[in-house]
Amino acid sequence: MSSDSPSAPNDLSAFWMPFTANRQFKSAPRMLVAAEGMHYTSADGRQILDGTAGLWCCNAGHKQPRIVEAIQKQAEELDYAPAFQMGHPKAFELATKLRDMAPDTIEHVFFTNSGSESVETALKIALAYHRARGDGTRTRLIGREKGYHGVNFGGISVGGIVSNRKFFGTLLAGVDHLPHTLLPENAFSRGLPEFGLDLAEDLERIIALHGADTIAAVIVEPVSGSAGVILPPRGYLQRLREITSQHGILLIFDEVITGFGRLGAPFGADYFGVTPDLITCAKGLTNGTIPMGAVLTTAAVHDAFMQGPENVIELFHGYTYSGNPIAAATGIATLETYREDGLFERAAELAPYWEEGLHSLRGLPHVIDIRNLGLIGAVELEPIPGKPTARAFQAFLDCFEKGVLIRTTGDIIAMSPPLIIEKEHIDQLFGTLRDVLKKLA
Ligand code: PXG
Ligand code: PLP
Repeated sequence: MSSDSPSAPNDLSAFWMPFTANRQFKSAPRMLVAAEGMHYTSADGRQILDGTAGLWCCNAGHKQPRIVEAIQKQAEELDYAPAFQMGHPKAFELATKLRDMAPDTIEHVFFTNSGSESVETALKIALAYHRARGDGTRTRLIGREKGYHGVNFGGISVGGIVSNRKFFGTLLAGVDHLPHTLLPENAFSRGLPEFGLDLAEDLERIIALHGADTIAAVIVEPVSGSAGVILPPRGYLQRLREITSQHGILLIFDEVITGFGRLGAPFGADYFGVTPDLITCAKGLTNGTIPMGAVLTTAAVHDAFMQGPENVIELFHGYTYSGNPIAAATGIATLETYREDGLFERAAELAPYWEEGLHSLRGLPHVIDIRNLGLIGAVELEPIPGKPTARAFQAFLDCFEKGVLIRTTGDIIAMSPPLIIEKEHIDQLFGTLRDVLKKLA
């Protein structure tokens, strides 16, 4: 069955929706049919303030004219070109722009189509890097509890969210996990929490258990997004860098959310002043508009591969759409928009106002924690006994009804607006949430 009107499909059954309670959704659908700037338009014609930048990805806001134009022009000029043993100019141009935006130590860019693929690619590069250097016993990967690294097998193996793992068999062998850093004593911290630096020392315990010469890489999100905004204690990421460097272990920052200005700096690595060996990114790379991800590496990682005969493929890895022309053109226009409109600086300037507004929700019914950094905010609610997730989901529904889009994971409300947000929007977002929380059962 099909329908002439895309805003009112009459058959929702064929599309098996991702990370969605399909039957619940289809019995009361929430459809978005258009978007511009800070707002979505719902199927019933209402303006919905985007408090989440889509899914943490539309950092430059919606229907950005430069991005729209770049997509249109590129579709006319070169729609697709083979990615293996062939090139096209825009992929090289975007890689250079991305290198220039990334921390100084980053020199090379491998293109993927999503954050999940960026993670698989980074893990494979880490394993092959050690092997290329004659260090092939380094096969173990270390992730972290509550970590989210996408949904493919490598990512869910190093990831630490139980429902994303337990249904899917035995996962990758040889993976261990650091403890997460969500501590009750840090509740209502503003910005980075004070307690928990010692949790980084668990890496020393894991190294002592397995032997450093069996460990290839540690992967962490500088700030965990999906699990409900979990911040690193002060000094924690620096300590992970010290320990990994001491033991010849690669450090991967998964910056799918923290990349492209979310913290008020180009990358989390810049914000924290910690330089990983690899960075994974996606989402904001193309403003969420065309799927694309990337893995950024240091010269040392890349150069370890550039050793054998020149006619031999150095890395047996790649995707049909790695560096796709339309995605690359979109990425170029997106990075130019960030730079020319000063959006990362804007995020940094707005962060204190954001923090103030968010923490003004303290004391409202059921609120047990509030966390923030850059333009990320989370409000954690006490779950309804026996009905986890129900309370936060009701808040989400009520906010949507009142014209504001928030996101929930468990009983945590997460917010991450486009970086073009104005103070009036911040007031509207938290004002609406305040009204909703006051009345929530
Ligand atoms: N790593 C991190 C740190 C992420 O946040 C991925 C990898 C996977 O990216 P793709 O493009 O394969 O989805 C992500 C994605 C949420 C939410 O509700 C978060 C993500 C995706 C969708 C929803 O918090 N993060
Ligand atoms: N499966 C089959 C049968 C393929 O031929 C290919 C690519 O050629 C893939 C999977 C991988 O697809 P992609 O390169 O889009 O990740």
